[in-house]
Amino acid sequence: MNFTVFNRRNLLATVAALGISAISFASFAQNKIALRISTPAVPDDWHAKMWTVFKENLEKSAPGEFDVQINLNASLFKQGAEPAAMARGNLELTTVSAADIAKLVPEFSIFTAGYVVRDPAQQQKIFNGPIGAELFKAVSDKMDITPLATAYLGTRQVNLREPRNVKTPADLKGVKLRMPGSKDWLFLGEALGATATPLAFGEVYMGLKTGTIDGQDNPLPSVRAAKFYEVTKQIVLTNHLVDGLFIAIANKSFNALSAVQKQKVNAAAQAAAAFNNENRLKEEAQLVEFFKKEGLQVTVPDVEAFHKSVQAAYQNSDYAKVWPKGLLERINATR
Ligand code: KDO
Repeated sequence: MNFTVFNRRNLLATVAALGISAISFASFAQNKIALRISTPAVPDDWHAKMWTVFKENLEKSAPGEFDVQINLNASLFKQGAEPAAMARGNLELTTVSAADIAKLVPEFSIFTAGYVVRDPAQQQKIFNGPIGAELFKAVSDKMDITPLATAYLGTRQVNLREPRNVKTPADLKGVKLRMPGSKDWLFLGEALGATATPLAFGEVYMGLKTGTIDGQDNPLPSVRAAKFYEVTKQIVLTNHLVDGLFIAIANKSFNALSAVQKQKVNAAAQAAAAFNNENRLKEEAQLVEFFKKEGLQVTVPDVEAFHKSVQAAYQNSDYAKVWPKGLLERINATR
């Protein structure tokens, strides 16, 4: 049986039975503003679930106006390819990382550096205050996307396939540490003392299982949601990056909205980020116990040694040269 014909016939019959003409049904569907979302997040992670909060919030505040399409697991666009897809008009919304922003807004690389942001509360203050306003303007000008809200991804930790005595960066020498595939991420991996190896998020589980990589770094909630704990034996609490993702919309799509619609989309993004932040913080505080129960070793290194070494790596690199004068001091002074 030809299912396409069957389903179409069924749909038209339903439409007719409801007394709606096929033409008005089609135009009704078309009149909705499509908001296509693409993210590499796995369904069980908070920054995937937050998109459902976004969708439901908009359905309540603007019933029938938007067609929110959530695509998880990088099923629509590859990890990191989202900003380019947005610029081409093929995608409306995503969560963009500091590393992806830094490709076009070099000063943003300050947020890809280890041990710069102190904690999640400071992260929110930075991005919801004057520093965020200035940098988001540069993002809008150079990338043609508007960051709407800051989602806390969690604090990144080193997660190893085989147990190892890790106290300082020297103890990670030779460890093939998977990092997401762009130069800023790789720099961070090398700064931690490891041999940074690029790989897309969706390939990490297999990489750990088969041993093509020795470890990876991610916040604890993602280690749980992506089940990396099934194929690793140790978590080293390096706390090296208080990581964030920015819920962003393509300027072309945002500018096409009415002032009221803009406000509703913005409010939905805020609600989504708040849902993510609250749940992630709560879970992050409980996960060490969970991983221990799963049989992993959770160890505490000499964080000060990592801090010093990572900071020196950035200060002696070209990164520090593109950070606007005084930005680091302003970040440090944000409390
Ligand atoms: C990752 O690939 O390690 C990373 O944590 C990088 C983030 O910027 C973000 O892309 C995230 O993956 C995905 O959303 C999957 O959780």
